[in-house]
Amino acid sequence: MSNLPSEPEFEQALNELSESLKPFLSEHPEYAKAFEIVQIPERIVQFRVVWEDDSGKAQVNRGFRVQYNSALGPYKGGLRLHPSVNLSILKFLGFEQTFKNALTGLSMGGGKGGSDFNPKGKSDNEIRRFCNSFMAELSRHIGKDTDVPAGDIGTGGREVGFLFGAYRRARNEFAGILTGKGASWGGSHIRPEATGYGVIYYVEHMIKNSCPEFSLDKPSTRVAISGAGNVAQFTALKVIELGATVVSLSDSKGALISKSEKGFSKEVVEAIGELKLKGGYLESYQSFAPGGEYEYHADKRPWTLVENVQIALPSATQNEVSKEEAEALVKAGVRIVAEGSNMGCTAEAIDVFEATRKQGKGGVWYAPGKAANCGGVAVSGLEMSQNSQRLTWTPQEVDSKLKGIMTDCFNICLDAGKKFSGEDLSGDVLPSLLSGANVAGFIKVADAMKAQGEWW
Ligand code: NDP
Ligand code: 8G0
Repeated sequence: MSNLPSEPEFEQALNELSESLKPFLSEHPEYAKAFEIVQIPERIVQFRVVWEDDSGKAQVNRGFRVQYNSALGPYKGGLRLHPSVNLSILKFLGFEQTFKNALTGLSMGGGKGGSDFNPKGKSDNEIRRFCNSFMAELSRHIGKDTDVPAGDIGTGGREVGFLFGAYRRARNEFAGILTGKGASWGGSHIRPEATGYGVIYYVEHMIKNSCPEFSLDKPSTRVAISGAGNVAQFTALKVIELGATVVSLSDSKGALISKSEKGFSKEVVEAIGELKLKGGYLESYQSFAPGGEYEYHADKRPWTLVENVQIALPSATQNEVSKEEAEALVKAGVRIVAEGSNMGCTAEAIDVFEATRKQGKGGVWYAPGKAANCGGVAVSGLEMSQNSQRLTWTPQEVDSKLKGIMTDCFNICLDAGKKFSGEDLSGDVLPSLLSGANVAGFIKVADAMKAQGEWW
């Protein structure tokens, strides 16, 4: 029995990596030491955040920054503001971030932070005062060459603005200490779109390599998406732009399903974007999507509600696809699952998908978040480069670099999946992108740590 506190989400991420590494470690046992060492964050900062609510009362929350690994560059990863935030969740996110960032090929280490502060129902002034207090402490631990946070769940453009301003005023320094900034004050074009667009660029490679009969420019290719935030919105908009059909979105209160052949329109997705900025929920869908084309299901996720879908893209939060929901997706015809969210699938759901893949033709091909959603942090890396040079690339330049990074990431995962999964890939069995992403990301980090004297 370990004497460590139980950390279910972190243990899930660690077990997944450990399983993926087995065939590689049996061939290269010297890397077992690196695996032991890389599990422990370089540093965790925990602090209290006292902020003033609108009635003048003092409120207090917990603040965190997990600085996981800096072998490949400054710690990089978002800040989550959600009442569920705890060390287990931030450790799993920081751990996965480390390997994801390695897969982008850019110079970034891994980190994650946030607070159990709930931004829901707070006024703009309360959010601003919270951000000022949070940054008062966080500013001691970050820096453009040390640790560069960004947004995540509950932390959007407004919060990044307040946090950046708090740092700039405190330090009298305009520096690239956060990414996801506004385009007119140091942000990169395409950063808001990057995660969702990147998921679709990755999925295009999955389609070409497994189901060329599908195509994102055909309305007959139907895509189920969960979430209604940054990642889900831009994933949906890219699918619609290309010509395929989006059949679902969801939020923390329920799922919205399109009943028409056409699926979600660009206008409805944009209206959802506006609604979310105002703190609204999909349950009020009749205000922006009248006419009976949509059906709302309270307290449900989309997975058991959709039929005849080829692609599923979980894009809300961790563990949002259960074993039963994975089985329902297989029944609905899904052949490709790619995570926009981090650890979107439970371990049991992944087992369902991977078991079908191992049966050969007709199975589900699953891509983990650390591969499929790395476009977000990749464009954050590009924002850091632009900030260092004090210049701005055009949207076209950034989008084309993003495409290149997603292509390279896919090829790295595919090659490592072929080489290191320990599976017999004769016949029609596709390589595991799960093993591929995990092993390839690990080797990059472990090799840099070894060169820098962190294991031997
Ligand atoms: P947002 O806060 O913009 O949106 C999150 C969405 O998920 C909202 O619709 C929210 O519902 C829903 N949601 C959040 N928590 C829960 C929950 N516990 N149960 C059900 N629904 C929930 O966040 P993002 O879109 O930025 O992030 C979504 C996922 O993608 C996260 O896993 C994040 O870590 C990951 N990710 C984000 C990247 C980025 O660039 N933003 C990059 C890579 C990964 P409601 O609207 O009701 O609040
Ligand atoms: O830009 C970032 O550093 C960032 C923000 C939110 C999420 C992620 C992620 O990769 O999970 C990265």
